[in-house]
Formats: sequence, C-alpha cells, structure tokens
Amino acid sequence: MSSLFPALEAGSGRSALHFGDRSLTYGELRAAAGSLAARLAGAERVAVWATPTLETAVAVVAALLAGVPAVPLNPKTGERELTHIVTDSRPALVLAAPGDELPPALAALPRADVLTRGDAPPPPEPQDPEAPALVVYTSGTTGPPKGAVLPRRAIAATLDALADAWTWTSDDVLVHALPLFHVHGLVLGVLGPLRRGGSVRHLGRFTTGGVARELAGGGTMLFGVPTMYHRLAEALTDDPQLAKALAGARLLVSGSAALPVHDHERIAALTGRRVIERYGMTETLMNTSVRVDADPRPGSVGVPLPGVDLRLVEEDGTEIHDGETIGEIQVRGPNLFTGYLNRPDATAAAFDGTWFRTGDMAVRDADGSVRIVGRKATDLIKSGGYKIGAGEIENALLDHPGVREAAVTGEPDPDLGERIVAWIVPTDPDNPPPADELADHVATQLAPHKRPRTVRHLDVLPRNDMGKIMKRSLHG
Ligand code: MCA
Ligand code: AMP
Repeated sequence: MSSLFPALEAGSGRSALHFGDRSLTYGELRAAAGSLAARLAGAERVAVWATPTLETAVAVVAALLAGVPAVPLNPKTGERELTHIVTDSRPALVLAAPGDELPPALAALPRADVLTRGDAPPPPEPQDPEAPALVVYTSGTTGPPKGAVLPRRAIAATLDALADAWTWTSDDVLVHALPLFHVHGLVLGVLGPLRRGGSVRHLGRFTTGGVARELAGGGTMLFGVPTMYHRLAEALTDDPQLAKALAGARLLVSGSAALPVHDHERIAALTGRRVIERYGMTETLMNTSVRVDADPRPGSVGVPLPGVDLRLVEEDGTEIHDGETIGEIQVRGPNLFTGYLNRPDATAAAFDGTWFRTGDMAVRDADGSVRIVGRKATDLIKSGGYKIGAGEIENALLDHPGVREAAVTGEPDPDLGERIVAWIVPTDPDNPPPADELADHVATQLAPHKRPRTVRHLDVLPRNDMGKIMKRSLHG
C-alpha cells in the first residue's frame, strides 16, 4: 500500500496544522513526526493523550509512520474507564505533550514527550494495508467501551471516498473544534486534510466566534456535530459576521448524529448555505454522504460512498428494496474495521456474514439516498455527538452508596440531541444523593460527557414479569 500521507514525503513549506497560534508546515511535521516515529519503532501499541493540540496530531502521525497502532485517550476520561482502556489495549508507552500531567491510571506506563520539532526523516511506512493503525474505543449498550481496530486500508479508503464526494483537495482549509480521540475529529478532521495535502485549523475548543474568525480568515470547510450547528444557528440571528463567514465557506458538513430539520432551515435561511450530512460509525468509518453537487435535503445522509455496499434488512433478514419500508442499515467495503480488540465474540456478533450490522434504522429513497429514522437499541444514547451506553452509566451509578437501583435513558434535547437521564431508587428514600453528586461521580469514573444531566427519583423501577426494567415506561 502506498503512503497514507504523500504530501509528507515531499515535506514542503505548505501549511499543514494550525492549533491557535501554533502551526507546522509539512516539512516541519515530517521532521517532528519522523523523529518521534524513530523512537516508537518496535512498540506493539502506543497510547496518545489526545488533548486538542499540535502534539496529538504529531503523535498520531508519528505512530502511523512507524506502523505502531495508536490508541487515542480522552484526557477527561475518569479513573474506571481509563483503567479499562489501558488494561485492554496494553500500550507500551503513552505519548503526551511535555508538562501534561497524567492521571494515576497511566502511572505505570513509560511516557514519551511529544516534541513539535525534530530533524529525522520518517522511516519507510509499512506496506501492509491490513496493518492496524488506530484502536478507537466506542461504547456499546452494556459493559465498558470496546476498542475498534482500524487498519490503514480503512483510513485511506474512507478519506479518498470523501475526497471524491466533496471534491476535497489540497487547496482546502478545514476548520473544526472536535475532540481528537474519536473518528470524526481525528480521522476526518486531522488525517483527512493531511492525506489531501491541505491544512487544518483547530480551534482548541468550540466557540461560534472562533468558527467565524477562522472561516473568514481563509477556511473553506467546516466539520461539526449537530450540537455545534445548533449553537451556530442560535448565534446567527444577531451575528451578521458569523452569517457572512458561514456563507463564504465552500462546504459545511455535519455528522455523528442527525441534524434537526429546524437547524438545517435556520442556517439555510440566514446564510444561504445548506449544511450537508454524512453518516458513519467508529467501526465503519464513513458510509454515506450527500455529494457536493447534489441537492441537499434536510434529513438525508446522502448516498453510499464509492466502494461502500449498503443494504437495508428486515428483522427476519429479508432485504428491503421498496423505498418505503424501514430496515437496519448493513454495510460492507474497504472502510470497515477489522474487529474489536480482544473481543472475537463481539466482533462475530456485529456481522451478518460479510455485512456489518450498524444498528441504525433507515429508509432508502427511490434515488438511492438514505434517511436515518432511529436506532435499534434504545440503550444507546447520542448526546452532543458522543455515543454513550446506558449500561455503563447504570453500572457506575450502582457503585454509589446512595443508589440502590438505577436505569438510564435518553430524552430529546434541543442542544445535545439527547440528554442523559438517570432514574434512581435511593438507598435511603429520606436522604437521596444530590443530583450534582451523582453527575460528578459518573464524570470522574467514566467521562464528563457521560454524566446525567437530569436525575429523577422513584420508589421502585418498573419491571416486567421477567424482572427486566421497562424503560419505555420511564419518561418525564
Ligand atoms: C461539566 N464539566 C464537568 C462536569 N460538568 N467536568 C467534570 N465533572 C462534572 N460534573 C465540564 C466538561 O468537561 C466541559 O469541560 C465543560 O464542563 C462543559 O461540559 P459539557 O456541557 O458537557 O460540554 P458542552 O459544552 O455541552 O459540549 C458540547 C460539544 C461536545 C462541544 C458539542 O459535546 C463535543 O465536543 N462533541 C463532539 C463529540 C464527537 O466528536 N463525537 C464524534 C463521535 P470543557 O469545557 O473544558 O471541555 S462519533 C464518530 O466519530 C462517528 C464516526 C461519526 O459519525 O462522526
Ligand atoms: P459512534 O459509534 O460514536 O461512531 O457513532 C456512530 C453512530 O452515530 C451511528 O451508528 C449513527 O447512529 C450516528 N450517526 C453518525 N452520523 C450520523 C448522521 N449524519 N445522522 C444520523 N446519525 C448519525
């Protein structure tokens, strides 16, 4: 397989990465990542302390050049989840920016500081397209997150398919503020521009003002989750500079969850620009997208990307072709992961033969475009574009001494898409634990974005004759 980043080979003076006022050209990135790659040679796997910084981008590129799989870690992950991830993935070392303080869960790991300067050319890139490149942890309905193993082939295939759908070139300057420990922000948002030989401007953290500034200052594309577009839509009403900046972008792309029609319409009305949606998953990378030359329709995630086979399947396995019946989306193609790390059981269960079961329910219109209408599992919640399993939060809540029973659901939220709600039977009904104490407990055990935003008390959880909690009868 040829190089993942042809532009790095040339190592020109073209701009590659900008994080705030810090930046690297392709030549500088080649030298910094080349030097670090030489230090990683022979490691089986490395963890990357994935802060939204230049160092994270250098560390991941170095690992890819060295052929060492990288495990990006959310720096806000709590003790329990972080311990699970490092126990499961067993990184040989952790890469972090000099001076970053690492939590006790990583104390036993050797550390390598990531420097953004260097002087060594990169080693020859591995040739095997199936070689694992990244291990990205993703939540399921129950249990702790699983590590999706993404080979080099999947990264190259998905980025090239998006380039085709969006006419994405080296002239593009991508603006985003997504976290760098998930596929959206890391693979699409950092590796994407680098594969094209273009550049990325990362805001460090999302603000509508930052988006306006970077788009007005030369950005051509914006990637975001629906919560970000919702906040842009809210701000647009009295911010003509923001409207002008969005109107000037070549492409506004939303993904990771559905962008509500209301936000689509508000942005279109105030900027004259339509946001286009693409649909993907950690395990599959990108499956479909509205193409740049198509007429974007709110609610549509477009057509299968080049190389991706997509079908809709009924509960009994029958394929749907009629353009109106809802079915589960199943996909296959070079964009797919190779499996979950250490979980052959879960990997086998995720496939129907060669087809990957996404768990997303959709309708396929007569023109082949896909409309997602929901999810098979009610125990998966999408909040702020993050996938969160109800089971992992329930387990964390049950660890709190004030909680006797717990059930977690997602409720519609105009900003987050869904908001996490915890239904609690307190150990002592006269003295239930305060809501913020439970939120802090989940935030420090798992991650802040998994914390319940609402806590409701019950005397008893509704259960069926089998003792199973009837979550559908839990609503506020
Ligand atoms: C609040 N905070 C706390 C607590 N409460 N920390 C500890 N304990 C607490 N009790 C902190 C948070 O860490 C955060 O810190 C700040 O307070 C605000 O938190 P929150 O309100 O949760 O954040 P937000 O401002 O609402 O975030 C909205 C967001 C974010 C920026 C849109 O949700 C986000 O970045 N989403 C992107 C998710 C994503 O990339 N998903 C892609 C996966 P601080 O402010 O310092 O951070 S899906 C994927 O990859 C597939 C392939 C796909 O299709 O894309
Ligand atoms: P994750 O597992 O965090 O990678 O999230 C993948 C899930 O995000 C998919 O299975 C979908 O449910 C959802 N998703 C991603 N993009 C979109 C989109 N454009 N519209 C609706 N849902 C989406």
